[in-house]
Amino acid sequence: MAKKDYRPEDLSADPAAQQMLIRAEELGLSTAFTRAAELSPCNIGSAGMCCKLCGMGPCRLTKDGQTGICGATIDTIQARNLIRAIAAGSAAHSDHGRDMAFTLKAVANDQTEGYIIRDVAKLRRLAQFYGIPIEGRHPKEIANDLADLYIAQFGQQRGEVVLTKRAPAKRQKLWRERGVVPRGIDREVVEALHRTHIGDDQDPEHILQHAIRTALADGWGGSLIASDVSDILFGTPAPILGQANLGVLKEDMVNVVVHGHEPTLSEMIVAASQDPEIIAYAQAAGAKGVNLAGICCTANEILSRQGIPAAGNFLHQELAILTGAVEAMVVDVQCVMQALVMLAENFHTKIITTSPKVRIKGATHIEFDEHRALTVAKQILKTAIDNFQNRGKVHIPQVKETLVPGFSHEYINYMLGGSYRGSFRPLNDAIMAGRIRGVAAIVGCNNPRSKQDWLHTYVTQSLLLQDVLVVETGCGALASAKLGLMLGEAGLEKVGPGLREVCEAIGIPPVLHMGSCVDNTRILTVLTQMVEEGGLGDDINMVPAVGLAPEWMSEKALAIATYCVASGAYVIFGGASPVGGMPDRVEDSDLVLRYLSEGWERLYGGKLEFVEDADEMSRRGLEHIDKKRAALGLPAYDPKRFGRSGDARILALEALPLRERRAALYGQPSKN
Ligand code: SF4
Ligand code: MSK
Repeated sequence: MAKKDYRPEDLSADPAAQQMLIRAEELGLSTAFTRAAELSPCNIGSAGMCCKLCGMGPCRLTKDGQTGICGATIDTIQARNLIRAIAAGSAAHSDHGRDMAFTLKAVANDQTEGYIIRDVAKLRRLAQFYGIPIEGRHPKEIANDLADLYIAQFGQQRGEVVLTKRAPAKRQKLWRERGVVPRGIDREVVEALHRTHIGDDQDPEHILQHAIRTALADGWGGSLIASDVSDILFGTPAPILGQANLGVLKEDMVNVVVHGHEPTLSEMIVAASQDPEIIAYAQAAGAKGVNLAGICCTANEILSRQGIPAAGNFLHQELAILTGAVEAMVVDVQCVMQALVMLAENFHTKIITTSPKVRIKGATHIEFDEHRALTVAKQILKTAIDNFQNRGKVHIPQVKETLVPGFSHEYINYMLGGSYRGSFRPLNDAIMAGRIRGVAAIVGCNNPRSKQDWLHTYVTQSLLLQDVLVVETGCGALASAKLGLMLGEAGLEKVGPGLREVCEAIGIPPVLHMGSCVDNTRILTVLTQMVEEGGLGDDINMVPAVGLAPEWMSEKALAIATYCVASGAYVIFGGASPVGGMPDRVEDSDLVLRYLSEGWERLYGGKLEFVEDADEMSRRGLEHIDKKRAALGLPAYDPKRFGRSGDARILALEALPLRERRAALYGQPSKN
């Protein structure tokens, strides 16, 4: 097994993961953690200086002034590599959105099994926004029209993707001036591939302009469609109690772990697991029932809506199998490691692929079809239950945390203002007063090139102490969940005094779980609503906010970063840039890296930077927030100014004798 000495505490900050890494070592099994430690990345490829776009290459550029065989310069090669990654990330998110739109169409036409429209209010609100008639019409008629409108956005050839109209007006105008409003979602992805074929677009800035357009087709197109339709069909998330980490697996139940991204499958498995027929089937197999748990963004989808526990984030997928307690891992699309099948051969776990787009050699394939969704979901669960008898020794780490997920932008709006006065006013006011210094969106993946969850939770906690309200999505959200930062009072002793007052007054945790990686669009919507509320400028780039992805690894993350930059955000990624070059060895090999920061900031008011040090990430984030506060004319942040009100103070006062309590509240009583 291991060629090197690994200390589990160096590989993951999570105690459950550490236990499972020890178990893997005992069993002589490799994981992504150990493979990453043994497999060094290629320094030319990781600097973006290798091109393999045609059969004359691959061309690896390592000297000043060197070009590829076709004459391509380092910056052209880097820009092409980057846009291809952004196109792939946008395609993944957007294809997910397309599937959701087709499911909505099928539900509207009674062609599915088991689905209903759960959030009619959101359906009507969105339809009205796009000018679809709603009065006197059945929700299915409205849903049919909305589905048609959304499906049309993918193949549209001219004009503007209609969802971009949900951005602030000033931002839309800027996009038009820069010529980057996406025309159709598929069109921009295809054009990105066309432009990067040998002998096409060879001006790095021009290539990167189209990278912006492609990413916007994702963030204000495909991803937004995915979130919208998921809410309409499965309900818009609202706070709900949940649990996270491997300790959610149960020794006396059939454990089914759902992993991937699309909620169409996982929601139906949730429904099927509660069906009396399935419960009886599990009991007949000697189990108490079926215990569902999620991994990655599927976890976030069913956790936010149904409170189904999360077994963990991206790097937990192999660790769940190592418990020996998982009867089936059911996967659909994205972030599913091929290694699962090889690892599962050492246990009884069945890896079940379900998407027509994804097969893994050695896995069991049970194809999901929304037209008979409940039937397929039951078939999958019965396969898992039949496997219960094959279970051997189990080793479930007794580690889990409670959390409150489910902070959709609709709920944040409601919680700040109540049913009749839903509004972002209290949040804007708290920022304007300086009680909240600013907002940080901390998102993204795990990456075994850094210690699992550590960067993510370190940066999160640093910013919380500085009175920055944190919103999170994706695997990063699950890192905070596992650390207990998403549970109301439990996390509050770890935050600054002003932010604590706000959390106590509203009754929210200091870190708000906003969903899966397609749900980064919810963060854009929050920023848009903050702009529309007034007082924080008239565009997203003016809001004292920053985006961070400390442990990113996927191409989707690069697409997210780019659409956030195009929307005006400052985005900080952890680790080295995939187009960083080697400026110490090859002059000007960092031109593209600098353009993503200085060039994009000039054009869009947002920028993308790669920062390896955790303290430096927080420092730059805070510096940016303070710069935006100053530009708005807001008072400079003062950590001593707030923190003398709120529940914590009331509780402390209640513990005092009456006289002292009065004195603390109103000063010393007068003698008169
Ligand atoms: Fe080399 Fe140019 Fe072909 Fe890239 S496109 S592999 S740089 S010859
Ligand atoms: S699953 S893209 S590892 S967040 Fe969305 Fe997690 Fe990143 Fe996949």
